[in-house]
Amino acid sequence: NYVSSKELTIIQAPFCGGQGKPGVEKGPKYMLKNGLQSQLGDLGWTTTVETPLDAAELKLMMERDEVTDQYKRSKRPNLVGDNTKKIYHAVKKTCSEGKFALTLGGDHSIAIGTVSGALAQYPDLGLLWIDAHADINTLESTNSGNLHGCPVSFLLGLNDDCPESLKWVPGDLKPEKIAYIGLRDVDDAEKKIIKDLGIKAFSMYHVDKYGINKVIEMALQAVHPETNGHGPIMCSYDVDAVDPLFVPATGTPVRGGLTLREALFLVERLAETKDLVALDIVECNPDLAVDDIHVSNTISAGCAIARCALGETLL
Ligand code: HAR
Ligand code: MN
Ligand code: MN
Ligand code: MN
Repeated sequence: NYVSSKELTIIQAPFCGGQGKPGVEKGPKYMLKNGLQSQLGDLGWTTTVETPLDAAELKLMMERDEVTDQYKRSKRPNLVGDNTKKIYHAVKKTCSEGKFALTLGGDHSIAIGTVSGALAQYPDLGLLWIDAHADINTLESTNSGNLHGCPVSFLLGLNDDCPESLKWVPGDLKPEKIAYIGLRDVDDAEKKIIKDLGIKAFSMYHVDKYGINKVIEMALQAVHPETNGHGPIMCSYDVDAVDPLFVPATGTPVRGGLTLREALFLVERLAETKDLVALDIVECNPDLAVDDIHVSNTISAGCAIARCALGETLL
């Protein structure tokens, strides 16, 4: 039990600069409006909400210069570097106080900050990256230039040559401390990186082959092999891991994903371990919904992921 106090900080990370579709910055507001804070209160958590990013400032910066904020193939590296650094400090502080860090995105580039922050407190941290995508492109390999497709490469320190604003990233996560679950849309360059570094990756093929329970057991074993799967765990949960039937309002939906039950079981199982210290919920984009049902399905799935990770059970 790394988090013994049942105290939790919700860190709002309304950031959209890691990709090109506006609306993903609305994720935190929508999840909170859905009642997330009181739902977590009902589960026994004392919660405080922190907002390390300035929304107005962010809007200005977004409007600024897509043209000048570029580095190699990447778009807005300075914006991403400055904002993830703020998120890093918020998560690091929360973890250092022995509290659970729940970060609401925003796009997945924010995980550069969240994972680095948790890792600063828990050097032995195991990272479960739940996603349709591997998000491990480097500044060299990215085709889209969108930095939400690159956070893992920064966490691993694969971008030695990067702009000043991203140099704060410690990049000291060891490849053997990550496991992916849910992959089904991985670029060729990413496949090579995963293979070369020997990163444990459970795609949807493995979920179908072994079942989600076995996959989680294998993932926990993989990141904490010496202690029989136990040790501090962070879960960075991209809601596009879930099938778009259940989570339609997200920037890069890929069919053939986790069922809603698989998606929730995964975090229910993590809650059961008592080893979870931090969780990100990212890539909810209400503006991409075609109707209100799409919005409520997506937001309620995001909130359910948080509740299940924090101890909600069916019985
Ligand atoms: N691999 C692609 C890229 O790098 C798409 C990945 C981004 N989509 C996400 N991330 N939602 O999980 O651009
Ligand atoms: Mn992602
Ligand atoms: Mn994704
Ligand atoms: Mn399935």
